[in-house]
Amino acid sequence: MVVWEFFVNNILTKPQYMIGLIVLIGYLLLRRPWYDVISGTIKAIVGYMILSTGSSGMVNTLKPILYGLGGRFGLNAIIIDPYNGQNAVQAAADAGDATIGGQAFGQVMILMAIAFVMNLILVRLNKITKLRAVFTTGNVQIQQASTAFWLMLFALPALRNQPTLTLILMAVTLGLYWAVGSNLLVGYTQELTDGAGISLAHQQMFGVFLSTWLAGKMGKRDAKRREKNPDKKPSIWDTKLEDLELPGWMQIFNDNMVCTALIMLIFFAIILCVVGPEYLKSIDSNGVALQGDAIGGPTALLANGSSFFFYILTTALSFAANLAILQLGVRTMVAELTVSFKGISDSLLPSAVPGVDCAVSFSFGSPNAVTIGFLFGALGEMLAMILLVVLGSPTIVIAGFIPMFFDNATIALYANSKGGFKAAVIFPFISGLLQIFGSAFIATWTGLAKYGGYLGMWDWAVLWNIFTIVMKVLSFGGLALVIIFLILIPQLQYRADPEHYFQEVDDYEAYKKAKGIKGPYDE
Ligand code: ASC
Repeated sequence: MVVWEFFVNNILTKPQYMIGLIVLIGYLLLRRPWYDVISGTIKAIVGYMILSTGSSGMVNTLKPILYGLGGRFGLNAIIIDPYNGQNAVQAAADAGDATIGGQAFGQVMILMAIAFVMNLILVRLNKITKLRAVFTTGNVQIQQASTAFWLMLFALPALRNQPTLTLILMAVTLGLYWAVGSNLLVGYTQELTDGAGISLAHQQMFGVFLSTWLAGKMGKRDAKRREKNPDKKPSIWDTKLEDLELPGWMQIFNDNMVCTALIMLIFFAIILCVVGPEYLKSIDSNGVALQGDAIGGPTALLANGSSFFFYILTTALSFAANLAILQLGVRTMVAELTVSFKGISDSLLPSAVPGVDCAVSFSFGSPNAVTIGFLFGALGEMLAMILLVVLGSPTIVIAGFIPMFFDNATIALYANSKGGFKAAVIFPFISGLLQIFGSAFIATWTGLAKYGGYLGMWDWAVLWNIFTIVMKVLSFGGLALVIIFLILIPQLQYRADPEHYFQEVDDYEAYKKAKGIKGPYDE
């Protein structure tokens, strides 16, 4: 137990060390010289830390502004954000509301360990299970475990006195969700990254899959239309963002850093002007209201005497800076992961890939899709937030930065690769609506709203809502249905193309040839 606890606390839930460990084992299995093993492991860990620095830089700049929105308009709102969701479940447990036999669920670490081992076994048995991806993003697994705990206790109240049964059922359901979700995106991720040998393991796997699948349908329809009408120039909406030929001065948007900075400047200028400088003086960097002399003081978001214009400028430009940092981290890490994982997939886990943070995809495809996805996701969220207020919803939901950015940017990136510009606009917009409406519904219905937050990422505002409804209505029969549904997904994926299903990860170059696919970087 002590060893497991150490492993879970320090490695499994800290993705930088989890990835570092995978790279270390991979290189050892490849029998690389010791100095290559050390240098590869260091680069993977540091690469991941760089990625996290970029990602938390963005979160920290924008969190207070979004957190402030509710207060600015006098709304009693909950904020969707994965950390907030986790805290809300903790608060519910402290209040005696999310408990088993009167106790908070104290077995998250054991749960993580069981689910991780289960994921490894499911992948090891992939001749039967057809699962090809190992979930490595432990920071989000903890958030998801707390939320799943809350939803399952709500739907299956009989669990309230059954700690061991709860542990087993949660490990099975979550372990399957992790393995199946990550496996779902193996194909699209291979295509997007031209065979980097990774998949996504995060909080919007089903959302990305569904959006990309629908975007693929759009893309095919466009291609057919073009075949019939070969002389007509394709519309910019049908064009992939990376292929857009912008006229004259607009070519500056081809540079991702410039594009991000300019679009964010306009976006934040509007939001911050709506919020107003006085409000920024009245909150601190956590979005907490300041009192008395502290207003406009050194802890305020905007101190007295500081320029509002430069505050807006800094917010927008630091977004572009943090995105560039994040992408550097991804490149550093993925290069090592791709090479070293060969060692693991050659011997320990045949035909497997590691599932990683969704931010890793931001270094592939069109970087401008990331910005477009954020923008249109945010518009969808704002429209939905206004509608909640107008329609008198019992729970008002404000979008935190993590759902706003990481879900929608990822959806846009994948959708653009199949359906072009319009897919990168439409699917994040729909996702924004779903995140807000879905979270408002589930947080109100299950009673989590009174503890102030919900996880709110796509899968947890849509897919898990459906799971919760099915379980609530059909009780343990519903849970069985959820489990069967998850088990069937990889079987259906396999059935669609049994001959190439494993080749897609074993030998992507041969796969491309067999399927006649042209990779994004092929001439
Ligand atoms: C999440 C979460 C984070 C971010 C990060 C994105 O869901 O909890 O810290 O997204 O993983 O890179």
